[in-house]
Amino acid sequence: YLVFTDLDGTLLNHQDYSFAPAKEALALLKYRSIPLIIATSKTFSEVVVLQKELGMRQPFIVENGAGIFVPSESVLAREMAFKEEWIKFSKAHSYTELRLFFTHMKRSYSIKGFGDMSVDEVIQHTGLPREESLNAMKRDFSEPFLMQDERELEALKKEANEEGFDIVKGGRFYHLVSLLQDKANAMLTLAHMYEEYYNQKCTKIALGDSANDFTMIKKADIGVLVPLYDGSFSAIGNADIKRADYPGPKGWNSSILEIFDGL
Ligand code: 2M8
Ligand code: MG
Ligand code: MG
Repeated sequence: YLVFTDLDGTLLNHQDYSFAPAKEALALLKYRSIPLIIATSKTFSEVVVLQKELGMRQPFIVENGAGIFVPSESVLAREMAFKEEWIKFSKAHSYTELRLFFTHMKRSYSIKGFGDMSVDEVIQHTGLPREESLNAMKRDFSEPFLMQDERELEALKKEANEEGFDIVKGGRFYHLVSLLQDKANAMLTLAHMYEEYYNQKCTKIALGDSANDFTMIKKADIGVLVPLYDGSFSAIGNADIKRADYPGPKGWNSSILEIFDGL
């Protein structure tokens, strides 16, 4: 088994970013040595800090699927003689390329990205402490942004698609990303690496709450949609998926316990 999980609004509380209510299920995965693979909009720096708090060191997926990081001591990296602590896989546009396109789009759309914000503005919009906001601003391959007029979204998305970019919706922000470099794609790439190593099929379990998680949830063997903090569900269409009983880490916890109860 491989468990792929979104962070904000899924393993972490929407409001205070806590994973405390998920303790029991986290312990179960650790006990059974099931890899817990973070698949998030967050940056490399943010995930490294969080993994330390979680007391784990696993491969992870950042910036909406644009990058995969594997610890150099991982079985997945056994044939790669790298000196770095983390091995990076990515086919996405660089942050510079994304910002170039974004700056161009700012002429026609009322959008504001992390790259246009001061640290204080990021703190204000995310509710993250200063240190963590600074880590959220260290972007490699995606640009979170706010949009003044949501009616412009469709036109902006169309222009982005024409240039090889895409726009996905997270919990608080829209994200400018590279076309096709989504969480599902990254999940399948990593799962494939595990399957090659173990020489057997892995059952993929994926949990998320927002639109940017849909492809991953749909392509997993067991997909779980966690409700938003107000108890409603993002509209995923009529996909064959499980729905968690509670929002955030509480729903994450009960879903994982339920799934592994019979397995
Ligand atoms: C952004 O991502 C979340 C994920 O759903 C969002 O759109 O609300 C990212 O910029 C991430 O780096 C940051 O930690 C997070 C903070 O709320 O916002
Ligand atoms: Mg989320
Ligand atoms: Mg997310």
